[in-house]
Amino acid sequence: MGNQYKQYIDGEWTTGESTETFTSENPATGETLGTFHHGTETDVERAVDAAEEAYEDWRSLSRINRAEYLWDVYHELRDRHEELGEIVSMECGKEISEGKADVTEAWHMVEWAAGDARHPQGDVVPSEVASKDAYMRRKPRGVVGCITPWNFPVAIPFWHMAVTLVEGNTVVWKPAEQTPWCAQIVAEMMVDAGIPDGVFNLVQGYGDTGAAIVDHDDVNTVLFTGSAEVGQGIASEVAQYPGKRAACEMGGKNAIVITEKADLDTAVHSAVMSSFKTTGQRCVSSERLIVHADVYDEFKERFVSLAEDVAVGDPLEEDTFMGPLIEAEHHEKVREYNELARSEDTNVLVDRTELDDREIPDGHEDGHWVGPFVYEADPDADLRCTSEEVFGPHVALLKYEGDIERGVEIQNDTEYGLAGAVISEDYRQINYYRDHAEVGLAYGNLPCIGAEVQLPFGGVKKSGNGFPSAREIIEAVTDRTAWTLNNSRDIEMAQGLSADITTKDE
Ligand code: UN1
Repeated sequence: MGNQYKQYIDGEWTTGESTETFTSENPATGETLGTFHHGTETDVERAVDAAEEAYEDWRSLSRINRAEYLWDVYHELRDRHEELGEIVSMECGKEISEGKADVTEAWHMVEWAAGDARHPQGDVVPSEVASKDAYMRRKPRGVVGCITPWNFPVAIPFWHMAVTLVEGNTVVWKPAEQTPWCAQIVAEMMVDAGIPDGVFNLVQGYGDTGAAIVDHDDVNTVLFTGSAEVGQGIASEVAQYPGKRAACEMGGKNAIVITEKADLDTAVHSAVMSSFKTTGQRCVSSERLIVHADVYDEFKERFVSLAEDVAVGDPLEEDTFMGPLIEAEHHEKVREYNELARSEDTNVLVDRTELDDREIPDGHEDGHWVGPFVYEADPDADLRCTSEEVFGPHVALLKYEGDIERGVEIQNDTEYGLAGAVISEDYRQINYYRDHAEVGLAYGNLPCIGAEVQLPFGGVKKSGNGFPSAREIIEAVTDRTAWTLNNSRDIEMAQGLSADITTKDE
């Protein structure tokens, strides 16, 4: 049945105002992992008040002192790696090495943020006037609302929170309702690290809890990672308030371009990893494979054969390649998109929508199981299945003829622009792709998944307006300020502007 857990507001574990609870379920078994309190508007109010109250003292610490708390969190993440990796795997269904990698990615981000605290922050800028010192300095923005997804339930919260805290902001965090147990452990780590009361607050719940954070007058910065639909709603809500800012990182309809010069081992390996790892539930997963006609048949044969064979199963087993989908509602959505692809006149090559009973591990009959779905489609046809993000192991093969320009034209024929890859042995083709693919994250001769924390992370077009990673997130959670200091007793203006004050008598 799992334990009953509280929220963490203003330095105390509390049920909050609500008597309403929700449960977290293991997507591989249906087992209940824990019961959580559904945060209300009043709970959010209390958390924001506490964060507001704690802000002055927190921002008054040195950046290096603030980072010291984060170093303690770093050690917590390392010490509890195995335990938390397993909880990630149990709660969101990712294969165990992915569960552990999620925790590793989290400590990488903490390491980056806390390490950066001893590096220069801001710029020394020249002044036209010799007696003036000019600087670009950064100031924290205050209370930052963090709304994070279930698919990286430990890593992404730290993308949001590590730099945010080191920069002197305080945090109200609403994790995904599918992974509240992972959030509970992260909160325990923050508490064990001694982060002062009110600096970090955890409210659990659904979209209404997140909306209360976004709408709160004292939250002037919102960081969001999740679906395009929710992110667009947040961005337009925030745009109504002058001075409020939202950095939203959203989905994709990511593609891999496989040219006639591709090494096919690299192409097949990259495509299988990108389309099926994490059961296609990464915002960077590929759902379109754009393959040159000269290599199409061979690629298709090899890709289809692996798509038929990849191991779906118990995420806690190391030889599993794909775990289950996250929940019943999402399972239904993936089934519908597979059905839609059939009805849109495509040519279905692999359909493992309903798995053979023998593939489902014993005791896992209630899991949300699905295997790869692969189809061929015409790149010029206007289809929903090749345009809309499915967030599952649902992938189209799109054949192209001609040069790399044509491959990239198909790649760019989408509203989204998150991640993409090119597979080619020809550096000219790779460079053309690098310069013309409309994506924020681009890979050459690699899968289109697998970003590292020290790189920017985020997309263009409908995929987002924010880069919730390392250096780039500093832009979202601080304000740049220009600071000019006069070292003389005389006032001398820039641009040759006279500083003389003339009076009536003169
Ligand atoms: C996501 O897909 O939602 O690049 C985030 C990657 C990971 C992060 C993905 N490091 O695949």
